[in-house]
Amino acid sequence: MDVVPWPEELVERYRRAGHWQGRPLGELLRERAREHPDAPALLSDGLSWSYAELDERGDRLAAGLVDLGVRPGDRVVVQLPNIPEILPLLIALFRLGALPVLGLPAYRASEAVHLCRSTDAVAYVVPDTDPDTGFDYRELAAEVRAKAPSLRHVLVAGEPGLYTPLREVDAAPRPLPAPAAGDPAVLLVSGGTTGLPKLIPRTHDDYFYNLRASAEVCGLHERSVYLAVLPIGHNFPLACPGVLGVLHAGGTVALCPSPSPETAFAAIERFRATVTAVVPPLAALWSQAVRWSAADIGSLELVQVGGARLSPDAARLIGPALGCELQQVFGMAEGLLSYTRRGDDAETVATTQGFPLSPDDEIRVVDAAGEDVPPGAVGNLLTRGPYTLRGYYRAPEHNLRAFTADGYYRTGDLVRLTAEGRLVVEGREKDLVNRGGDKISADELQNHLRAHPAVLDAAVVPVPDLYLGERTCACLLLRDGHDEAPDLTAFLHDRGLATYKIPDVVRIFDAFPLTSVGKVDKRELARAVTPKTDATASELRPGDPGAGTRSR
Ligand code: OOB
Repeated sequence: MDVVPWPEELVERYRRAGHWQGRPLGELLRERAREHPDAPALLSDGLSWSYAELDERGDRLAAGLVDLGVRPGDRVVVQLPNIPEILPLLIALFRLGALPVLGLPAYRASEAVHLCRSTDAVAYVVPDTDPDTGFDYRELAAEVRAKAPSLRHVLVAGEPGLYTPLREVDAAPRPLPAPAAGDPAVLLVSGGTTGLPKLIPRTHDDYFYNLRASAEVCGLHERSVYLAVLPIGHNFPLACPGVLGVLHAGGTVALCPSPSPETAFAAIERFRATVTAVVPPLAALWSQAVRWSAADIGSLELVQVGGARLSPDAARLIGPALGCELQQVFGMAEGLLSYTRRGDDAETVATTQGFPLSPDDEIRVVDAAGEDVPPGAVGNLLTRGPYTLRGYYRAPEHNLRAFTADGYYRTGDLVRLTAEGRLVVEGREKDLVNRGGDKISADELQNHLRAHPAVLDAAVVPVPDLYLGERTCACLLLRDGHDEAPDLTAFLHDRGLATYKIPDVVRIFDAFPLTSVGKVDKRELARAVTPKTDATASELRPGDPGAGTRSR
């Protein structure tokens, strides 16, 4: 089975509660476009589209895609940066019932081929080049196409090279059968812990609820201007409440081409942005940079920070520095969202990740045996609810481990609940590195590292980093005859791995520390590679007494 449904009694409950309204996502703009056709829907450098215009572009593109042969239920891998074209494309795919598979601009052949192959995608949509680095996505597409036989089309936003220009996928709007609201609308990529990332089916009903309830919690309205800084392919800027949430509220999406403080502050000033979402390192950078900026960012009312741990000290600086309210967001592409609420006192916002979004989010905090921990104690977070997946896409084996028998998703996060029921994230059990919000699966990276001829075995662990929170450390055992760290950057690059996954630190070991059952002891390894304040990591070896400054 591709997609695991919710049990019937929960379907009934979510409908009765009004969470699921039976509306497909393609209806998002319809009403506003009809009643306020001239209201601004999208702003970007030198460009402004009204609701009527965005609505029509969605319809024309949907008709054009149907003419190309894209059918309801087909998968289309979308790997676009924050450019205007991404919005009509998503709307068109929602309307015709084809599923966008959302990749990040940083992905390279390894990730993009996996997305196309694991979904049997019929089309792959890319920009022409990255204006900052010159990276040519059409060359990437050539490689992907050669390795993904299901692809029938490569569509390019911009100069198409050998491929089809996205702007020519265009036809007179015509009525299309609406997809069922219980069908998947989009496939999101999991930050996941397995060798290759799993895909998360989000249905029209569940994702509509996700963005609608999020827009409400954030107080979005028709005059809200949401600045998209993080890549829109990520759940946070897409629907929490993100660009889709602000369109639902009748507000305006503004696109920011780069998260750098200069560019972002200029965009806030120019578009009079009222709300945006960033990861903790960006929030910290902006809080510093604002002191030297002449830009007027006074329109900003709310900055959402999420994706990785935000320290209370860093949190306390953000609101005063940027002159707006801070909201902490703990979320996951799999579903569950937890938000501090507008008007919460500053200490609550600095020290908790707030309440789950929905009254029907079910939360359990359990020990290793799966038993509920005493109130207030730290444990593994399990959750199910009206917008949390019941199973990964085409992954029956993995689903047996990732979910309890009664359908709770095992998040892999360690949390506690305050007396009021707020969530506080204390760490995680899952085997990944959270590099300032970018998730790197240890398993995936280890598999690449083990393919290097000099590498006998590899174990990937996080090392603390002042700016990113964590960086990636590759611990290696070398084969006989090799005694120096190999050049992994070129090697991993050649394997088509996204640059952010390339290890920041490499350490060579004679042996890995093992647990009592003979597995690599990652906790011990992480401790061993964590520099003491008066020593460098390279001087440490596993087993050094007090080698770590933190334990997880
Ligand atoms: C967001 O989604 P993903 O799927 O990239 O990553 C989810 C994981 C969580 O399981 C948790 O381990 C970590 O990222 N995380 C946080 C956090 N927010 C996410 N850890 C500590 N504090 C936080 N505030 O990252 C995501 C999706 C939607 C909204 C916001 C973030």
